[in-house]
Amino acid sequence: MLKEYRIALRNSGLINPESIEEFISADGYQALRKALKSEPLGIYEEIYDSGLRGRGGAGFPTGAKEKAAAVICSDCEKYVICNADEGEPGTFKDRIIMETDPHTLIEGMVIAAYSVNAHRGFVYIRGEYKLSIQRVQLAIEQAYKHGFLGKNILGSGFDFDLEIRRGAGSYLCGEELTLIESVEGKRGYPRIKPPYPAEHGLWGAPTLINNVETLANFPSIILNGAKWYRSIGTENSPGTKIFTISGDVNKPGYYEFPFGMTLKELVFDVAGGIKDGKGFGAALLGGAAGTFASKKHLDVQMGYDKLKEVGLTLGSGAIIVFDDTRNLNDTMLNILKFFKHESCGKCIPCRVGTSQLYNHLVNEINKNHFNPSNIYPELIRQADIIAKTSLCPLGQSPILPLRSLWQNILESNSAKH
Ligand code: L3W
Repeated sequence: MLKEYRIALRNSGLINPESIEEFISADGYQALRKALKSEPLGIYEEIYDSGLRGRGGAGFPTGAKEKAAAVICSDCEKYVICNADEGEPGTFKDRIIMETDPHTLIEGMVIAAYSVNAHRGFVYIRGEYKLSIQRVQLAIEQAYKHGFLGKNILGSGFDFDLEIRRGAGSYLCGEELTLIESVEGKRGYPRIKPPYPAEHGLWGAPTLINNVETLANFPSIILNGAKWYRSIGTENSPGTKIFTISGDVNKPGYYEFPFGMTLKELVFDVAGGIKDGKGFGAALLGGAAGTFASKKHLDVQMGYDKLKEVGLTLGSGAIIVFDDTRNLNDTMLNILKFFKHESCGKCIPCRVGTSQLYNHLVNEINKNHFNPSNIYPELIRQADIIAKTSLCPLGQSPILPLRSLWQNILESNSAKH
């Protein structure tokens, strides 16, 4: 069995998540102490040099985003938000961090806030994540009592207040600008982007918004340095990634490994291979807004750029595995139903388009002789238009699973002939 390398999950299962004392005795808040003795510039440069990339799905360089929020103005109102609205199907890594080590997240957030000079922050947690909400709330209260949050943190003169906002069941509120609208108390509709949140975010102020796993990497990077972080993983995808593996595998679960592992290693060595002695059919990488990997991708390295080179996405790190008896057209139907349901309705291409995609596929599947060639090229044509004309990432998503599944169907057909 390959050995995990844990950074974001370094304390998970090793300490009592409800005890700040146990967190402190595991070097907790040492990175914050170190950060507060440095200049903010040194912090975002360290994060930039580490090569850390956004773990919510986009993989944008975290340090570049921090710098944008830091330099836009010096003494203006700014905010830091943690995107903990984890709604991507097959993804449950942020929940594990919040449930098992909430102080690492809080420590990462205070460091991020200090680096951009923000004095107020929010953790926006998916409403269904009751235990996460409870544990993060308790950790916030403990951090205030111990002087890691509030006024004059650890005597540094830096102030930072943090509170929780709960999501209310909308997938779209995980989209950063929709999330910001929701924190403002408005309906969860997306905004046009740019301007990016780092320029014009919460209540119009520069806002640094990062995923839970991204922020959970901050303390270790600050403690051990960018060079150390770069020594793990691959050149373009440094560090580790939490993969959540589910579906037809013997050992589903969450696993943190350096980037560069192959899909085969993750599915067969880590997750124990395919259940019931069946063969590998496909793996959906990155959830509903992700791409179908086929057998020919088993040796591809799991990293942002290596996957992109073969037309796949890493997304949130979800890996949903299907054995070779599964009907992936039914899976595709579920995915399209999901997008149709979660479309917020603000822009017409997405509202009408996601319904049409679902209706077309369901009608075709209900015919006596389903022939993928009769429907996928047309669905892809429509999904491409929806992607190009929609306001936000939801409308841009259906094309990804559709195109990759169709590619897999074509390849398996040509292998048969
Ligand atoms: C400043 C520039 N900012 C790009 C920003 C831009 C972009 C973001 C990606 O999240 C995405 C996110 C969600 N100056 C910029 C710039 N940007 N050029 O950077 O940052 P990254 O990679 O840190 O984001 P991410 O955490 O990987 C992914 C969208 O996908 N999304 C995410 C859902 C995430 C959760 C979760 O974290 N729990 O549910 C869903 O749609 O909006 O764009 O977006 O703003 N020159």
